[in-house]
Amino acid sequence: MLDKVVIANRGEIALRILRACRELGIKTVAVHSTADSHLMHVKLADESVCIGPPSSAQSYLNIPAIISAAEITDAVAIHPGYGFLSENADFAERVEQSGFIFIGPKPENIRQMGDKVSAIRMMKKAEVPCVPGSNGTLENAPEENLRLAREIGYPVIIKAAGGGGGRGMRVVHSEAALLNAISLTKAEALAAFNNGSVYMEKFLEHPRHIEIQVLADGKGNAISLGERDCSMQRRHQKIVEEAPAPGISEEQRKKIGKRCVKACLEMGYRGAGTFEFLYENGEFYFIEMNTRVQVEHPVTEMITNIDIVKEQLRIAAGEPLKIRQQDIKIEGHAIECRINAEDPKSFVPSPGKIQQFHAPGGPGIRWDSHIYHGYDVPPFYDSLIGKLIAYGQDRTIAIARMRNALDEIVIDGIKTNIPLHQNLIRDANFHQGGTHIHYLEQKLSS
Ligand code: MV4
Repeated sequence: MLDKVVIANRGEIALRILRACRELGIKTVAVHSTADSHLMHVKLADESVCIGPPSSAQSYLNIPAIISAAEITDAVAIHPGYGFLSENADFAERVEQSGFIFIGPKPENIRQMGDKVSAIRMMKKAEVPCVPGSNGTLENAPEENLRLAREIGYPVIIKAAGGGGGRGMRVVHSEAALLNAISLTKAEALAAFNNGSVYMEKFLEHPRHIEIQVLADGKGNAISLGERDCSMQRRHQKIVEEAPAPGISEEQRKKIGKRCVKACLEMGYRGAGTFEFLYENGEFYFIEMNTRVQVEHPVTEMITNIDIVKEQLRIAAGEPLKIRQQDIKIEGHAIECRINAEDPKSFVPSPGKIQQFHAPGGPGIRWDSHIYHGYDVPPFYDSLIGKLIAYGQDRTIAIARMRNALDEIVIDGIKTNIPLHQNLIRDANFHQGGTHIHYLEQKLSS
């Protein structure tokens, strides 16, 4: 097993990684900004190193500082968590060149999946279903682009190859708007991602966002851990996630899971990964792959009984995957509510000192959070302060447990989005299950 791991992240995921390391007997190094010396995982870590001032650019994104911290503490590996440097291929490369293990995929695979055009090309080769669209980058050929869009059928969407997660895209509703939209998206993409490549897809109007979790060891073994439904979102920020996705049959799960596993094997993928799909009219359409552990990984852990972060650590240590596909049993239902320090109506961040904290509990309740009584939420980072996960034998029980837990939890001193969750967990359409990606924004604006 790994001897000592640098946790190159903060907040709840840093604590989640620390807990996994502890279970496996791995020593931990917390690296943190000057604003984060009171973080829970910094107190708990075997060692800690301050790597810079509050701004992320000078701390959690500071590659030389993080690698130096690994050097001076004699660590063997670096876990990037999610966000920050987790999908930065250059970082992964420099970690490896410095003689450390990057806890994640090969830099080459991060780079391939970071370029959405090359990701889609790879998926098509692996027979993963994709959205009807251009075969690769759009050329500067107006007539051909017009013909292509007509063939696909309006509305279409123009996306930047270097984009993803909702950045660098433009919906086009008519032929009259197409060429200008391509030019504008190209110009923006060049400025934002230093890559002016764009591609075209059929625009799906009311899809769900369903993603497949995979684990692979880079040695010829890969498994699928089923799907998550992440459709409940606002401005590309997920609010509620659940697993399994309502209405997805065992047969569909098996079929799409097999294709994702095939893609992993063809690219020699290593570590945890997520295949993002749009789901509409009973069909899956690949859009992007995330090459990191995700915020919402706990709902998959609850229904599969697999510790994804521990598996990441074992894979990074060079162990072959011990879990076989036939061992994966989807059991019960799990829902996650992301608890943010923000105004529940305006969504404006609400940093500050937590004056009162009471944790929720009871059967099937999991609380993944770094907060404690007296903790001061800094204003410099993402507003996620905890993830409340409810598990039950079925979706109805998971919802009931989540409703109780949301009513039990007390966080005073700062505003949180708990009132929004209390409303959503009682929403009739949520109870029905299977709402589309625009549902929450529509509900909030009505
Ligand atoms: C789409 C789409 C509809 N049709 N692609 C937004 C984030 C990025 N991951 C891809 N996104 C979308 N791509 C086609 N062909 C609609 C979205 C989209 C979306 C996707 C997932 C979750 C939330 C979303 C919110 C708005 C738009």
